[in-house]
Amino acid sequence: MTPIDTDAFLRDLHELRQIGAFHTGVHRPTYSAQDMESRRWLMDRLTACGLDASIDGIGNVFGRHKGPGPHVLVGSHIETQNEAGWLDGALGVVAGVALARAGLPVDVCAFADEEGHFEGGFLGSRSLIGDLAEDEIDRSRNRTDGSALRDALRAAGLADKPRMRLEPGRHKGFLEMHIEQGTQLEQAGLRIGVVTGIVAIWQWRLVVTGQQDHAGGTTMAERKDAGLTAVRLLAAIDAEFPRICGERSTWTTGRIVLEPGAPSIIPGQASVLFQFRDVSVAVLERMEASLRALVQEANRRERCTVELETVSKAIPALCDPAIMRALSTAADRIAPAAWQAMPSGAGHDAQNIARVMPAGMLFVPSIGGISHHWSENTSDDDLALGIQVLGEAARLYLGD
Ligand code: HGY
Ligand code: MN
Ligand code: MN
Repeated sequence: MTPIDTDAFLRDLHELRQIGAFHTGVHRPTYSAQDMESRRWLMDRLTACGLDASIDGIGNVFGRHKGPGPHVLVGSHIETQNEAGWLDGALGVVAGVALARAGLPVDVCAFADEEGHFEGGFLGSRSLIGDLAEDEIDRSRNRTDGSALRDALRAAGLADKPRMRLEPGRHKGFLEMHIEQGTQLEQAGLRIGVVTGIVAIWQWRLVVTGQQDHAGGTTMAERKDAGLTAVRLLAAIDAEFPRICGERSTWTTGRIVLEPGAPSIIPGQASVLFQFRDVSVAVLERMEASLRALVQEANRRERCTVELETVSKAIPALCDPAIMRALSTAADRIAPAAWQAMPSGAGHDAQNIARVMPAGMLFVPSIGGISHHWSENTSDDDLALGIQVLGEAARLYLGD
């Protein structure tokens, strides 16, 4: 292994940042023109590092090391949330390129649609481990405009490509470098996080049906206002969840759409995207039971009806002890007293890859903890330190 070329690593990151640039961040929704341009950019980079580069039928970009094993898989995602950060995902993919450039026996992967622009969630990494059926692809719709995943794949030129599967036994383990997307490292004055576990995201859609009607002629006693029912239910959830949740549970309403959405019309329908997260399945199940009870109570009390749809249920993951040891040893050597073990409040492809091989993650600080916003950022110094720790950890884990 040659030393990690941190200048080339940072150059790659800043070059990729230009594709779909939005203020200081990027806008690269999955399968958009700019997303596909970034995938082509990545394939060129992988080829330049001596890997066999390919893109599969769901958009996974894979760089395969040509030499003998044992191999480590390194990657993350390259699409982004809308108008979001330049590092979420891209960091872990470009980190893989840097390790390949240093001559480590790594395969590199950009998993498609980690950000869930299409229903189902983690399409690429789930496809690679054999957990994405064709009929799920048939059913999947874009979360913003409702367009079909099949149409997006066709428009992106991917429809006729086969989907790849990870080769059993080829990889000793998986490493993902990621920004923390929180404030713990920054507040503790630390620069490296060795991730212990990754939360699961359980995603729901609440569809409230009332009666579209006139905002003036319809008295308050007779109206069926789907918007009011939705917000009362969300308030009831927010009041009840603290009683049954875990220490690091979170719950979020990311989208409420009122139809028809005019100021003088009582909304006849409210469509809500709601999710909750925790690292414990028992806690997630408690939160689901509470959600179902609150929906049932809303249907008893309200004039509108509420339907609860399950959109996706990910599986939480504990990180592999041997990989955590390699990351901790590398952090001790390169960033002594500047690191800590910590959980991930964000979901990651690593939690799917962990279902078929040992997996681990390394965090670098997010300035102000900001993520899923175009102002997301990490200093170049912290990025450079992180990639050196990752390279040393990969070398240790491979037993060099
Ligand atoms: O939402 C998440 O945790 C991930 O960034 N998609
Ligand atoms: Mn991410
Ligand atoms: Mn993200």
